[in-house]
Amino acid sequence: MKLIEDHLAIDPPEGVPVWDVDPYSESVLANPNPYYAALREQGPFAYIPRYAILACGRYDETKEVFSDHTRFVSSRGVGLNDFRHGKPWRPPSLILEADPPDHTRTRKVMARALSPKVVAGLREDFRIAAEAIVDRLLQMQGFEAVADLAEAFPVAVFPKAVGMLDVHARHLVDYGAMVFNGLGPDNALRRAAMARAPEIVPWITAACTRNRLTGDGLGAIIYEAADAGEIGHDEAAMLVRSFLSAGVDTTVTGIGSALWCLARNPEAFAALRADPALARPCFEEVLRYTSPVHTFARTADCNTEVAGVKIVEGTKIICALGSANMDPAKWDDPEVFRIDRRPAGHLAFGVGIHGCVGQNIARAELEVLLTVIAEKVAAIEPTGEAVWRPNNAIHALDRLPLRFRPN
Ligand code: OVV
Repeated sequence: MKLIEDHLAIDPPEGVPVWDVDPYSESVLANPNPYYAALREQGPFAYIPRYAILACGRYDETKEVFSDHTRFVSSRGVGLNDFRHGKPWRPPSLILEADPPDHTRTRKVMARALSPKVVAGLREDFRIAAEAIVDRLLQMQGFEAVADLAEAFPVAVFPKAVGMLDVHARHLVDYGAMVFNGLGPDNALRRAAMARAPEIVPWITAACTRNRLTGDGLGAIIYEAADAGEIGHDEAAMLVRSFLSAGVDTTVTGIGSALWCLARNPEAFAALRADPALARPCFEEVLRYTSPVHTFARTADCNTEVAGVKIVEGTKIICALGSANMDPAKWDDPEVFRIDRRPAGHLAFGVGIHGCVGQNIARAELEVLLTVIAEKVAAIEPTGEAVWRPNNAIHALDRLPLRFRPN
């Protein structure tokens, strides 16, 4: 048995094109749309010899693989490493990297902490923070929107919502980037991220303990489930870790990408100003158009078949969510940003039992922020070139120089 990146090196299945590409090269990660188009051209699946994996990027097959947690499991890791054959770089997430029945129990607790009712109680705080940040930016001649807004807002509201007593903005943002880079191969991005683990991981672990959390946040809801015997107290700490893994870098990316879309599409921003109720559909289109999490993998846990392709047990399949969200077989004019498209069925939050459990809070953060911007800002103007930051699983901006024109 030959292993590559700790997973079984499969042979190309019959009828599947062999495509010599590196989906994790920095040029693809910085500008993925040409890769996505070529991936969809290959067929339902392509075999990538460099990693001995399958890749899919058409909407239908990506959705099929993602929807079937029985055949395509998460407990073997949702990156290139197969946890059956290699040791994960950190103890696996009890929700992301788990299957039923374990997943069912932890998901229930996380869904409670992130329920619409809990999120509704956070919106007032979100608005206060959004207004303060946007008012400050309106005073400036120009600003760097990734640091000054996309990072500033989630870092102001999310740790507080969780109930964290210690906030280290840089560690929170960088831990997310580390977790997502960890889903890729052993490339320069992953190595650079992992080199920072000794500095960041102990801080994150400490921040998840009960005595570092208030009694009234999302973290407390998780620990109350432990008190009730639904989960163990050690498991509660791990679920709080999931908030910190998935709750910061993702929304930072969503905000940066929303600003990028609106700065490039002034007519969309004008429509949002005219009707701030478009904030929500606007964010859905941002999600479809930019896919903050561009790729998650699954592992075939049995011999099976999708779209007539035979898939053997142990096959890693990288699912390009960003590509499914741009598939012209599913979307009209996918490369056009339409603020009122209402792209029901986009895969940016995934689909199936692992669909983003935090999507309510992510939507609330974006809806509030975009509404405040629509109310206060007359125009969003680029003042320099947007630069993307390659990451093995996240499609995020590195820099976005902007100016807000006041009303
Ligand atoms: C990167 C990521 C996404 C979703 C969940 C988690 C991590 C987790 O650690 O649970």
